[in-house]
Amino acid sequence: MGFNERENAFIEWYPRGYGVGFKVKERLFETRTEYQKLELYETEGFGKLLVLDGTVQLVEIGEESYHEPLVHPVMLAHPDPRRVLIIGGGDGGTLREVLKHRTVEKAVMVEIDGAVIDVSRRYLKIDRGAFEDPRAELVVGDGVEYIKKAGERFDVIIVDSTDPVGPAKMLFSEAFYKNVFNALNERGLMITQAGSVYLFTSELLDAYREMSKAFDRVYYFSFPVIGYASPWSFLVGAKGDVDFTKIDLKRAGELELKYYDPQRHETLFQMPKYVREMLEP
Ligand code: AG3
Repeated sequence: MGFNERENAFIEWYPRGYGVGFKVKERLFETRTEYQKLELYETEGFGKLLVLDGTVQLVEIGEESYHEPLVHPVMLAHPDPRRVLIIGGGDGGTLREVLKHRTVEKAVMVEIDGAVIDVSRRYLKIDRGAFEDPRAELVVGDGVEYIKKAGERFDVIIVDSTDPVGPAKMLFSEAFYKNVFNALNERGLMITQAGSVYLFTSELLDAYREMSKAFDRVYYFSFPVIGYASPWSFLVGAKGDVDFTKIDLKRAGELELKYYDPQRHETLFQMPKYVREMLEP
């Protein structure tokens, strides 16, 4: 796991010996924050690479292939998303995409590791000014605790966390999803990344089941993400009268998108047959 001297590459190993690697031009730094190991590289072909505890979080060139499908489908399916909560997402990519929506009055981002925000602000800059947007509120704290005590409600809640193993495990539990449900307005959507479709299938099934206990409806979709063992899976929980299979194409037209194609929203729901059959037996 990690930097490979012989190959001069950073490699993330998934289960069963499946690897994803990037050739490295420069090792920018490696540090231990209060919560995790953080590494930053300059890659040969994909700009900067951010790694947390040995897992690829993003590559600068292509990060939109993760942030666009995480943010826009739920934002466009919700009829009027004004207040948005992001849990995790310290690099600012998710916040940046959320703030592209003119309906948004306030976006709160709760990131447990302040060091991720600092490093991203200084070296990555993929927030492209989002951290300074007057609609953004940054909280350095534990999202699990935050959501329990949240005095306000949100239209959309986005969980941009690390994988369903290790410190983020709580973010994939029924208890957490129930708190998310309660923190949503009468009509609301939540979305979470749920790992590699092929390599974390059982984690995906577990998360789907936990989520089904808390929400009125649960949807799943997959998207090919640059830097991850693709396809990647996403789970959406709906509260009240909101249909995730339908989006507002008028609002979609105002966004500049490269990966998620609102005109083809229905193609999101494509899944390998065996996974669909496992999810809906
Ligand atoms: N959030 C983490 C995605 C999980 C990646 N997992 C992996 N490589 N095993 C991404 C943060 C970007 N805002």
